[in-house]
Amino acid sequence: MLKKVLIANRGEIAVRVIRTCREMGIATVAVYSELDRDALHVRLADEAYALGGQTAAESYLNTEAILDVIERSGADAVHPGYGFFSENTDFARAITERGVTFIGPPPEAIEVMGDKISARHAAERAGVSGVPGRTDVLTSPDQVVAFGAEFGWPVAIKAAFGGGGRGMKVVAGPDDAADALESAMRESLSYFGRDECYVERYLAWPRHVEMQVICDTHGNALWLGERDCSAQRRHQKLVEESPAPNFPHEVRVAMGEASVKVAKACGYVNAGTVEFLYQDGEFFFLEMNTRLQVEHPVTELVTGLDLVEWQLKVAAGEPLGFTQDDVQCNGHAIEVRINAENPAGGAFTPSPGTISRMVAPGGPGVRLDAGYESGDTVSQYYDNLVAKLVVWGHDREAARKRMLRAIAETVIEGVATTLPADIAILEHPDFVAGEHSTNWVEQTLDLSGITAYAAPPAPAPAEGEEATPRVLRDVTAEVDGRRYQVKLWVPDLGDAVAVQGSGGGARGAAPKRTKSASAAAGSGTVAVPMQGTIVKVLVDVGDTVELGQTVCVLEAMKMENNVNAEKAGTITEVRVAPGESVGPGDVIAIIE
Ligand code: MV4
Repeated sequence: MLKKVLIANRGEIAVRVIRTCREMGIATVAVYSELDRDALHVRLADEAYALGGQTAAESYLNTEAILDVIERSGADAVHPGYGFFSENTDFARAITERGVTFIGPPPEAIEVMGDKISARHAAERAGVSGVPGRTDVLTSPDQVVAFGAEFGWPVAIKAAFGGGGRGMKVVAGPDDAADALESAMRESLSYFGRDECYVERYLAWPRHVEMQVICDTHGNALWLGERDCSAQRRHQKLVEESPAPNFPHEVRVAMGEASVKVAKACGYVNAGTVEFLYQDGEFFFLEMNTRLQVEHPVTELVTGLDLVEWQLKVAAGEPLGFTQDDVQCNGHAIEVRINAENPAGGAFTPSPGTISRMVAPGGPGVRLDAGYESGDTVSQYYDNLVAKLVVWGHDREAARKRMLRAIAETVIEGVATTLPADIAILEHPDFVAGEHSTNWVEQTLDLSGITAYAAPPAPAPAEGEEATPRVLRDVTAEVDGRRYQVKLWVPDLGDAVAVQGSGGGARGAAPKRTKSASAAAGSGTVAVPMQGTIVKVLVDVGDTVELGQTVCVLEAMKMENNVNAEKAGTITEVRVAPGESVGPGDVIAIIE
């Protein structure tokens, strides 16, 4: 068995691998950039080594730096995670040439599958068809016109070294062929450094269904069930699930067997995923991902397998401890990706920053694979995946409802997240019916109405009242001995005050604070958010207070509200006493 694994990655996947290593008694080595010095994966690993640099290129993609840490740490294996070097042939070779185990497929398999034309050739040699098309490299638009004439329009021109949909051009008819080919080749050259392109028939409403496979070094190759990843936006997956909805079992078996054939055809070892387009009851080979995927927990929940455990065992030369007949998929699992992006208006604007508060959901069938905790910072330099929320239910509707409940419990403040978009997808009738496709999010789903925080619009100011900026806050109140959770429109005092509340899931998360407010917070002014009567003052001049400590209790609208410090420090002034009336924004204490 492996003794010490270096995880050449960061974020939630590094945490994921560390967890299973720990359960198996395998020592773990984390690597980190200057920005990740205090990151969660660093905190959890047994050892951690600096790579230097800030950007991915300077750190996690710095082969020499990683090889140096292998040397210094004495790691006997490297897990690449996903992204970064996970599908880099040269990196895998550099590791294996040093007699260190690369926890993944042989470099040759990575190479075959890295080029979409050779991947397609490998699949076809295994008797698995891609979308009807030509795999010879396009050199003239005449080839595109001839193909369209034979197979019908529209057609898709694709980059041979592409991925993630980049470089793909849909051609409606012969008149568009020349411009489309020129543009596809130009984009392919600029994105991937290679301009080879090929042509296929275009599928207008396909589902993206992928099959998990795992192969050991003893000739065993198994399929572990499919994942439907059709809910995507600009080739970024948002929601994944297993089993695929409206997916006949005989198609599942045929797709599983086809995936095993493809894996065997390229001498695959370890965990991998074969991607297909599924339309009108037919499936077509798209590509093979030679790594563990972000969405692997969906398969883990329905099969009960720990895929990282089997990656480690296979890498150590162990045979798979189960047969195809042992693989049983039970129930239904759904994953939503929680990215630090603001989905307001459908824009998905990056939202890097510090997570001021994070509360994980819990309860039966709920799993949060997070790469961050409260206080951690999401950097603009790396993928903005904060966490994956994955749930299991006895059927799809139970899983969908459980996911909505878990999202509502999830609190992530300080950055905007994609959770409101995930809710919109999960609640949409098309998704409920399993009638969405890879084009559905961009062509059908209306995200224009969602905001980063699902707060309804503020009420108009009362007659004569100046329009003070107001925000909706989740507030815990006690009225006549009974506890209430209410939403209150209060003046936006930003960080200067925190009316104690439950924080909020995607529906009720506290609004993003304004810059001016954070300045107020810096001054340590503690102000009341609304008209009311002071019922308790809990501090005296000279007291030391912690961030979030209750300074006084304000009775307003027949409810008691805690007014908390948004800054740790010493109380230098107390301006109120019990029984006094105060107005919105009145300063009740100063903290230095
Ligand atoms: C296609 C297609 C329709 N017809 N090929 C996009 C990324 C790359 N993996 C292949 N992709 C597609 N290829 C033909 N002949 C539609 C897509 C596609 C897609 C595929 C899978 C998942 C999401 C997608 C989003 C848009 C388009």
